[in-house]
Order: sequence, then structure tokens, then C-alpha cells
Amino acid sequence: MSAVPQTRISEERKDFYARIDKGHVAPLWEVLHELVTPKPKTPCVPVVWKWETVLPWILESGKLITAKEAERRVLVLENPGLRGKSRATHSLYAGLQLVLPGEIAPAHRHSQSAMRFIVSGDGAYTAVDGERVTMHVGDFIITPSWTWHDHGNPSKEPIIWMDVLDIPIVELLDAQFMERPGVEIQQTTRTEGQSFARYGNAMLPLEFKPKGRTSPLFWYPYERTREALATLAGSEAPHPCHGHKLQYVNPATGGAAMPTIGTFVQLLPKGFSGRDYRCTDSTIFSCVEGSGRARIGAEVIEFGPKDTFVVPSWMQHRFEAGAETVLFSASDRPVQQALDLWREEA
Ligand code: GTQ
Repeated sequence: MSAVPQTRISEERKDFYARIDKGHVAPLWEVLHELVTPKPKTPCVPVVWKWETVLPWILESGKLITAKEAERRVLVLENPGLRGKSRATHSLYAGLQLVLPGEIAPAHRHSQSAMRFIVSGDGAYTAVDGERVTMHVGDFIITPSWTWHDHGNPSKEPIIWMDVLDIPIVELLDAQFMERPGVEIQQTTRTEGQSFARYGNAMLPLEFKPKGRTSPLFWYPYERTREALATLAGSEAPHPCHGHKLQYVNPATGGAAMPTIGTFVQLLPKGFSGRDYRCTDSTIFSCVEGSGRARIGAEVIEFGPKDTFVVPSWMQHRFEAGAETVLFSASDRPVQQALDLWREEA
């Protein structure tokens, strides 16, 4: 038995490995300790993308290529432990997308699910299967798997949002599909606000039949989110680790709003000093308001408005907030929970 790394391998074993290697066979005992570990072993590391650093690059990208030519003009947020893999965490892709005034990002659809979290700008739209929604800072918007979507900016200012997609998960499963419809802008078939009227008020149409696992509500406006957080902050004690934290849900099921991406929002009161916490879902955070510090293992990440940062799986972390702070976050928690893998420790 050698479930621990072997320092010296005998000539006899080397010879054996070489012979079976030719038949595409390998000895488990040389790699078992890497495959089945006592705790999560992730290449993902803590990282922050400061708004002041990335904003000039995003705007510069707007001078180099149009949204139409790029199809999606996005700067990918690559985790330093996963360079070249287009991933913010091991399981999720994240990027910052720019659409300049007057531009469109042409329609397409793919099996990957996408979510947008609006970081800067006001008045651009995204269209999902025939319904447009106007974007405002702090809005959380879903593009469900295999739904047609195009983006446009009829406003006078650039719009920038964070995309999170389950690209690595779909890639792992070899289930990628994508299609272009042959038109750049899809026809609108529903009035803006129709889905919100149907699904956004704790009511459902009588004839409602789910199309899939993704929430039928695809726009969660920050105005409502912020109001909910303010009411909670004014009426209950904060959780010792999370402050006042809510998860975005599918109103028809009470489950996560998306099957592969869990989404959350939390308010840390001014002066909050949280307790240590860890969970198995590596998480991407976007700071909406306020500022503070995330102590992640031995690292300290300072964050302010519009900064994005990552907390890797199973790393102890705690939050401190200088001012009243709102954090949006996204992770693969629904996947882990569906597979009975998710763990947390406070
Ligand atoms: O807006 O459809 O950041 O297809 C990456 C791939 C955004 C999108 C991304 C995409 C999109």
C-alpha cells in the first residue's frame, strides 16, 4: 500500500508502469493521494479585481473592437490559479461585459446558463426569449440555458455588467451547444415587465407550468433587493458570519433561481466584524455599496464599490465592513446541493 507520495520508485515498478502505459493503463497508487484528498484541493486562489484597475482596460477594449464584431465584448476575470482557462473559480466563468451607447451584442443561444449583475451604467437592455428588460446598477438578471438573448444600449452612457456562466460545468459534462439565429436583434414578443408582473410579486399565473429548473422570473431589480435588506437591517440582529443575507430563488419552487449557479446578496452593517466561516462552494463576490475587508486564510482583501473578488472552496474567511456594505455573490452551490456534496462550517 502506498497511498502517500513515493519518493523512489524501484526499477521493477518503473518497468511495469512503462509496459502498462503503452496500453493506456496507469497505477492508481501513484496518484491516489492527489485524487482522493482529506479536504478540498483547489487551484482557485483568493483574488480581487479592483474597479479602478479594470475600468480603464474595459473602456480601452471599447476602442479596439465593437460589441458586434466581438459578439460579446468581455474582459474575462481569470483566477491567478487558473490562468488561460477562462475561469474565476474552478467551476464558474466570470467576465465584465461592455456595451457602448448605440451598440448591440447580436442574438445567440447556448446550453450554458448565464447571469448578469449590473455594475455600472443605466438604461441598456438585454432581451431574453422575446422580452426586454432595462438594466440598472445592482439588478440581477438571468439568461436561462438555451434562451435567445441579445444586448443593446440605447442610453447615453456605457453599460458594464458582470457575467457569470456555468461554462466549466457544461464543459466537464461535454454538453455544449450554441446557435445563432441569423438575425442580430430578436423580435420582442412580450411587453417589458410582463415576466415580473407574472412571477415577481409572490404570485403565479393559475396555468403556470415550469419550462425547466430555471426561475421564470429573469429580472430581480436592485430597488426591491435593497429595500428588503434595509428592512431586515433595521429589524433584526445580523448573522454573526453573513450579516443580513438572502438568496435569490425561483418563486415557483423556492429553490435556487438557476440550476447551476447560486446567487446571494448580503448587507454588512457599518462596523460589522464577522466570524470565521467556510463552505465548499468557491464564491465570486461583487461589492455594490460600501467598503470593507475580507480576511481569507492569511490573505486580506480590501474591497470597495464595483470591485470583484473570489473566496475559494473551504478557506476560512470573515468580513469586516467600514461602512454599511452590500455584497452580491455567485457560486456553484445548487450543483453541490443537488449532489449532496455541499458542506459549511461556521
Ligand atoms: O452575453 O451571451 O461573458 O455568450 C460569455 C459568453 C457573455 C453572453 C459572456 C456569452 C455571453
